[in-house]
Amino acid sequence: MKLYMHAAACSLSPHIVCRELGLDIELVQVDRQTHRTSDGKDYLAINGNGYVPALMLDDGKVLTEGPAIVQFLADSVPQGSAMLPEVGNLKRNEVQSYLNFITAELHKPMVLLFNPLYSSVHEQIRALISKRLAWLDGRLAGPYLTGEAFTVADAYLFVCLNWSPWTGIDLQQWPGLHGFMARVAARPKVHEALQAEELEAFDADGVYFAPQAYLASAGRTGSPVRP
Ligand SMILES: N[C@@H](CCC(=O)N[C@@H](CS)C(=O)NCC(=O)O)C(=O)O
Repeated sequence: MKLYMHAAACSLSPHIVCRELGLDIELVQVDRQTHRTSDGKDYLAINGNGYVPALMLDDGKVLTEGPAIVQFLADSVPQGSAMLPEVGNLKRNEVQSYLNFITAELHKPMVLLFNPLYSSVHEQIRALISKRLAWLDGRLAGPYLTGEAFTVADAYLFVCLNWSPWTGIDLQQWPGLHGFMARVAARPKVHEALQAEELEAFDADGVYFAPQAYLASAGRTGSPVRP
């Protein structure tokens, strides 16, 4: 399988899931400007929307949209039920509920904070996201969103919250979420994924990560780049 990705973008979520599940995956970088892939293809022919992630199966079929990709990955192997419980188990629906919450209420508004086109409403977007994060902070049912198990929703949440330093959102004000980030960052398979994407710790605590090139050019307090 091939995973089309940008370093530190939302494609890091299925990347983490693959490593947690021991799935063999080939990472293929996509150039944001030209839409050429690192293996020499036109990415627009793979995903007409131009954004990552996309998953190409060994038979050439393509699946897009991060929340659908992580569910497919978890459902494809028996050990996947640890990250996404089977049909009939309400925990599965809870995980799906969080996937939807993260994609609609966090991921999309956060992406707008990287786009200067919306700078006149960035403060309002930050306020909306903060409201959602305050709600989420009180919801952790254990070390992870739904309890003891690290699920596909946790991987996705980690990736979106990892953009906090770039988007001017200080997660320290929500100790539950900050602690969540530290726990996920400490997972060996997550660490492997961060290393494979050549991401370096953004902060002294080693909880947030950014591409080396970004840290070298903008520093740890530089202006935001698009994920
Ligand atoms: N609805 C899509 C959104 C994906 C998305 O926003 N991808 C961003 C990275 S986080 C991207 O590739 N942006 C580049 C672009 O839009 O050209 C999903 O959930 O998979």
